[in-house]
Amino acid sequence: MDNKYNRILITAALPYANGPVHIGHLAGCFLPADIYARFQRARKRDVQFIGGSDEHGVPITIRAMKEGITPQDVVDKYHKIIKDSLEAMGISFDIYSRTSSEIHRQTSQDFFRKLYDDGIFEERVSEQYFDEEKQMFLADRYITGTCPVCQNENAYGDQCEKCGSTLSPEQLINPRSALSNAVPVKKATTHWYFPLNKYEDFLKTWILEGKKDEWKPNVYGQCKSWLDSGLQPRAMTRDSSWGVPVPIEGAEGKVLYVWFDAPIGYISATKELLPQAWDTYWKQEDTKLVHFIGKDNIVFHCIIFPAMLKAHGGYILPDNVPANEFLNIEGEKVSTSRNWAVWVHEYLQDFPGMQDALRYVLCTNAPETKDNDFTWKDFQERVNNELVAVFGNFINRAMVLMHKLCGGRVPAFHEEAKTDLDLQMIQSLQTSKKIVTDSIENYKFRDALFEVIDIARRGNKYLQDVAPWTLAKTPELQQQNQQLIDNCLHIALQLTANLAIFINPFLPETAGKICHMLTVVNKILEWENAGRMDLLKTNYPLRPPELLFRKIEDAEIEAQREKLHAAAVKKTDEQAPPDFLPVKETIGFDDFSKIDLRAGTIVAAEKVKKADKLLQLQVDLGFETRTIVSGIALHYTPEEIIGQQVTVVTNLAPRKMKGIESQGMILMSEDADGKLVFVSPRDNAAKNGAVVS
Ligand code: B3M
Ligand code: ZN
Repeated sequence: MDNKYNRILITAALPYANGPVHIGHLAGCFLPADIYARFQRARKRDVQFIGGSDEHGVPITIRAMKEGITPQDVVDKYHKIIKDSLEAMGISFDIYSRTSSEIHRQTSQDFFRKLYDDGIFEERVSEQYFDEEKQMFLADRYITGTCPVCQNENAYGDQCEKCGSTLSPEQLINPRSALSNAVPVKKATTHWYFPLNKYEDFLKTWILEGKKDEWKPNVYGQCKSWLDSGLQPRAMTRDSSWGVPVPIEGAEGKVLYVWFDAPIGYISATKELLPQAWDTYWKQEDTKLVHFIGKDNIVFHCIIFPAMLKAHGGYILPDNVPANEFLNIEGEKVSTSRNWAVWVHEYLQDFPGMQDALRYVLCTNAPETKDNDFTWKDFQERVNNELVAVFGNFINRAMVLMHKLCGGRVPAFHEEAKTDLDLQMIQSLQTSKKIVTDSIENYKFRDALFEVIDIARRGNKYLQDVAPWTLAKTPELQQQNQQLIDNCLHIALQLTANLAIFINPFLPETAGKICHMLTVVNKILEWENAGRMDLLKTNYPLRPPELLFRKIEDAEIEAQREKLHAAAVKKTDEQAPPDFLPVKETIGFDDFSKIDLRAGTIVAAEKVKKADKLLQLQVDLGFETRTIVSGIALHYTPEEIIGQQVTVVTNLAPRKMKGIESQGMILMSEDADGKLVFVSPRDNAAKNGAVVS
């Protein structure tokens, strides 16, 4: 930690209490935040790790409507599930609070009130949809109607879930209120806007000049593009009955915008945790504030919330916002509406006591710099080949050999018998300590964990090289070699104690188990002890080894895959695409005549390397032969189509695909089974080069 800081305030994004948490949430923010918090505590830093549920906003009210219960029922239910899941996963919050609490209402209202009193907000009147039957304004999501793109009758005012189009309520055909089915009307409403535009200069200096080399490129890049395109005032209030009431007169029926109150939730939770000292953490410049979030939350944590804090005055700003990208599941984006997710509470049920295995896989595969994929096969391989076969195996061997060859006690280290191998092993631990420390400080948790596993890998090699079992092949040999054997196992056991320290931020439960085997107290896990070779006293009796991890069987991951697909299938059926796409917008004859269509014959075809879908074609157009790259390789072999006449778009701008310039496009259609078929002149009878019109 830089010298300028004396304490660290760590936050992890507040998940919406409208559903359980999935492993994407863990990989995105909870796990990295927890690793960082545990590491900093081990370094004896003054740390507070803050979390909680985000219990306001439209997702909660929608869920309440769907389930026919109140929003409070929804958040009560999911807050508990989320809190229990995170606790079971070992996420070591100092507090896990919730934004429906009284202290949060007070804190966020005070915050709003201060900005209001200081004249920061702009008051604006705008027209919004209103449900006269329910006497309330409708958020876009509460308006349903027919999608203008695919004719789905149940599209939302912000999106059609069938065809995926982004919509605005005005585009819906036959708009209806989702609450009453009444036809909504436009009505004027007043809201308070935060003038983000006025904070552009401040943000540019702070981020573009100050954070360029400190923040992760994905985070910095997103901020830069927001700032480059210019900031607009943003409404900080909404017409709704669920949320924190706007604390000013004339604002009845209005609540704070969820993204106004949610980040203030970090402050309320700190207040709840430390009623006396909370402001030391939020207001003293020597506090390092770090927000762990997923990439969809970057603008709120890097632009909007800092601008709010700045406008309020008196608060510190985040030192860093190490946002992660997304974790996909088995090659597809996580979708809660499609139920394409691995839910944490279900994992815990299916793999009891195996939270460290999941923590391990999610950290080694964390989407730190780009979107990553979680697959059950990869989960199995990492657990079996790395945790079991490398890390667990080393510790088990050290313990078993010590019991066998050294009488169940820590053998002495005999300086006079020290070898180069011993020395190398001891020294490499120092290098590892530096790598792990620097990596975690720089939010590179994957690199750090890789290095920890590498210590065990080198430990295995060391045991293999010294081979104490060979040195003890016969009782006479063992007697002769006892000093070498002692030294080897002394080092292996000190390494084991070190591994407990190194693995502790990542796999805390495993660290505890190692301490138990070594009969040492958890205090040994302090980071300053890492690298020491005197952690275990000579002659100290140790417990029998216990296995740290177990293998994952094929049947288990098969079952998980089936479960994932079975749960998702139903939704896919409901959202199957329509049989026919709607006809596109009408165009004039002039537009059509710009397209130059000709008859041509495929005279040569071959597969494009490293692209399973593409064929490279030579098409004879009569006046010339062109190279065209076409995505038909899954439907036709090259041999099948030589001699086939096709319709060619000849004036399409050339395009490079896999390094080959495609000089046109051939027209294809689909048969009833979805196989591509050629759109070609009948009987291959046209003259190549003739216009198709
Ligand atoms: N609840 C969005 C999300 O869960 C939002 C985060 C709030 S952090 C202050 O992704
Ligand atoms: Zn649609």
